[in-house]
Amino acid sequence: MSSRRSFMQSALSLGAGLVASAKAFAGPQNEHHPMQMGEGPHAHAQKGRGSHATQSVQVDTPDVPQLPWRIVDGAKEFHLVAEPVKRRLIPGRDMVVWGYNGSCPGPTIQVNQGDRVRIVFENRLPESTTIHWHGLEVPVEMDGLPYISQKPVPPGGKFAYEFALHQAGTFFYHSHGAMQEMMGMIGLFIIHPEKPWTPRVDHDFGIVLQEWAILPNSNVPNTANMEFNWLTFNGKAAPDTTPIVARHGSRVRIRLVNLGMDHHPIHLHGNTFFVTGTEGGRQPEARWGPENTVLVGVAQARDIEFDAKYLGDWMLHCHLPHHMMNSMSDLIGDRMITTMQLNDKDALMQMQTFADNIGVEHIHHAPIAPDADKVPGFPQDAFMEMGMDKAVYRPENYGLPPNWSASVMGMMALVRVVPDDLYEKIMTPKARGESQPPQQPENIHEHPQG
Ligand SMILES: [Cu+2]
Repeated sequence: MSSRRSFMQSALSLGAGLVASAKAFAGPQNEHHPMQMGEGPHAHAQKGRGSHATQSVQVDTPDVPQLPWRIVDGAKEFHLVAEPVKRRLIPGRDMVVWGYNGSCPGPTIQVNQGDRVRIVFENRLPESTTIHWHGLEVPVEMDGLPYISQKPVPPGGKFAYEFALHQAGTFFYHSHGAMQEMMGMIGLFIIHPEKPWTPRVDHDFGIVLQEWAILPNSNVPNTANMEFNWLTFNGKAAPDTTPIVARHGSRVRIRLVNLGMDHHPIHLHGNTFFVTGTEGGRQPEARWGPENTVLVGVAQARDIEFDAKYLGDWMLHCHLPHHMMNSMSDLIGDRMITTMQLNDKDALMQMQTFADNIGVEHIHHAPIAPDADKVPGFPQDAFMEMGMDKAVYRPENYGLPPNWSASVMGMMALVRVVPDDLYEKIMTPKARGESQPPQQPENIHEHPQG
């Protein structure tokens, strides 16, 4: 029995509270124990606030892995490989993009202020590339600018970046080729401060905002396009984005990073937050003001914080209307759910065919008026919904109402503020790596609106 399993079992026998809290960012890693969830007691904060007094909480980047490291010659050494990556936007819709270590966005680098880091970079792309460390004050020869600070790293080539970190905050790494950026070559680079910021947070999340133009009959983004039909949080379009789950009464930080062609006004329902950090690091408290929408401009980072006072499933989303849809553009042939069918029967058939094709459950759309097609402009949102609760199931979705997935598309994720018992019901199977619902729901082919 592995030590991880023994730990999980002893943790479970102690009660779920130990398992379910956010982890402190602390533990050094070594060759035998690369970073993973639930590595040991040191990796788990006790329930409640202020229990990890000397350590920052580890940043969770939903749908994106953490990049492991080990100490080599006095530096934290990471291995980063640029390569093509297949990514599921939603069930039935994959794209082939470029990323790092099998992920797009690339895996999250998470370190401490004062660390010395070495990133051994390998290029498995068919063309040359480099890595730029966005916002980091590093020696110019580490800046990742082709020809100016270094020679381009050729296909099959390697380059070791090494520097000391004196800053703290939300940074990112990316290729410095414009088209490569639009192919997805970005990842988060989080630097925890020497002393945790106050007020302390219980949960800390990171999200990369990206947009893609995927033309009909292609699964490779058109990087020259100026119109985008897929909008993603951490390489996923809703409803395939993983909800952010926070305990009722906790304090939450969400770090948002944008590297694309559009600026994104990110709005949070039902809660008021403060922008506590930018791409330049922590901002003085005198600059914080109450907000519920933050514009995350291209090349910017914004950290938002709020007290999770209100129970509920709250939407976090870009508020540009076309960024709240999937496959939305005038690339009509590629639209998954067209609005060509103007009556209920034909539209339902069309949606059933679509659902069958991609293998998702089909839940009927919201009702329309009997004479809807006589109204100019109809349809708008009618027929656009495609519930796929089962196909996007993960523990973080547990307990959401039936057909919840029909109302989320594009650059969206739920922020779930949940009571302790529901938090345990979500985090315990998550820690075990379970991907199926705890019990089979009833056969789902229902009419949610009656
Ligand atoms: Cu947007």
